[in-house]
Amino acid sequence: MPVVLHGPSYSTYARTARLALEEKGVGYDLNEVDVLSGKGQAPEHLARQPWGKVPAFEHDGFSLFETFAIARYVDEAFPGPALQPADVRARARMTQICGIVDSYAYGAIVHKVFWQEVIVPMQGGTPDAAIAAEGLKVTRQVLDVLEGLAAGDLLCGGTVSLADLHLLPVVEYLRMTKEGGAAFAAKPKLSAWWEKMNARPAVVKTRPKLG
Ligand SMILES: N[C@@H](CCC(=O)N[C@@H](CS)C(=O)NCC(=O)O)C(=O)O
Repeated sequence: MPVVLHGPSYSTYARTARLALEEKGVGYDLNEVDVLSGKGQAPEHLARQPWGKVPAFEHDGFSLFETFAIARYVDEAFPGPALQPADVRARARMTQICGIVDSYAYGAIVHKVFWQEVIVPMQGGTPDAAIAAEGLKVTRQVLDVLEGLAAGDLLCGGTVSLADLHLLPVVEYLRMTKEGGAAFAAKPKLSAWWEKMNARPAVVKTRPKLG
């Protein structure tokens, strides 16, 4: 059975899993479950992901959900360049950065700053400035912390790691916002990281088309 990833191309978490597949050179079928139109709650998707979220993953009869678990599995089950540093401390840093994305960055950036500034107007609505400001406050703290943790123009030094792949889709959306984009551009290490990552074929290939 081929590798299947269930998730729409606009999803940041599905994109992280796809980036891991692309960086490893693994072929896969993409099943674009449109969670925004409620398809995540369809019985066949709830059987893959009990919360109706994306992505969900299948390989040879093995099913998995939760993006960090999928990305680690992809790295460890397939040949290709290692996406986790061999050094124990660099690997711990990688896991820490992925945790920061999950616990603090994603909610503030995607659900608050990006949603209010880009998606709400796209859908003909009026952004809620208070929600955007709340998100921006957390975003600024996230950027300060990540700028401090980044090893250089790759987050964990050396080669591309799961930390780079976890953060990138969220930053792509942050950069589409005015104040969030400006706050990001003010971070020299993160800006150099973006320039480097943005040129990678996997990143170009998985770029979402909005609107
Ligand atoms: N903890 C999950 C989070 C996945 C997640 O939040 N995915 C978003 C899309 S980026 C989603 O499915 N949202 C739809 C919903 O919450 O109904 C993971 O790591 O995979």
